[in-house]
Amino acid sequence: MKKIVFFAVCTLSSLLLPGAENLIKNGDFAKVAADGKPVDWTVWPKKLAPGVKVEVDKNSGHNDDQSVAVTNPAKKYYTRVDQLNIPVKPNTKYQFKVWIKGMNLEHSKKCGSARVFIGANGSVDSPVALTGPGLRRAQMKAVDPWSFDWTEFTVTFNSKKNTAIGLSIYLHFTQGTIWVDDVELVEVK
Ligand SMILES: [Ca+2]
Repeated sequence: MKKIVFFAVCTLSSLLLPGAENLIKNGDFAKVAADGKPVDWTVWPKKLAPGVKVEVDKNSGHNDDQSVAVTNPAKKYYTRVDQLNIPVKPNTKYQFKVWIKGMNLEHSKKCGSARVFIGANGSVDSPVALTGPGLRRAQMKAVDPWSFDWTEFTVTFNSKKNTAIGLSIYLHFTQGTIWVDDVELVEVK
């Protein structure tokens, strides 16, 4: 039995490259700017409509007390928190992970719900990979108003010709709040 356990641990750990670092800056949202926004992240749109919020919540985190919360007060809003121009090696396999919690999500007909978009050329113009609760609504048995506890979303992708990728975590034509924490992008074998 001991041998089997040992083998399983070795197999799992061999997927991660030794010393592989998390390429996401402030992925645990420990750093907060004076205006309450997370350091190293860009909020879109630049000027938020009244009631739309993107700010670090100091009372709710996945592995700690702090995450970023994105709130849309009505279904007509589309709000993002982005990290662009993340340098990657071309033709290399990466694993992306994020933890997301949702509260009272209500979706419009044209919604993408709560999602993560990983884009080519350091931007978010064309997709390299997608993940997030919006892609798992059926599997997660979502019924509006939809709430769910901290859930891990992960996707593995090849960077292809890209030397940088862009990351957008967003609430798309959906009302409610998501909390996002422990964002991680690491090279894998
Ligand atoms: Ca955190």
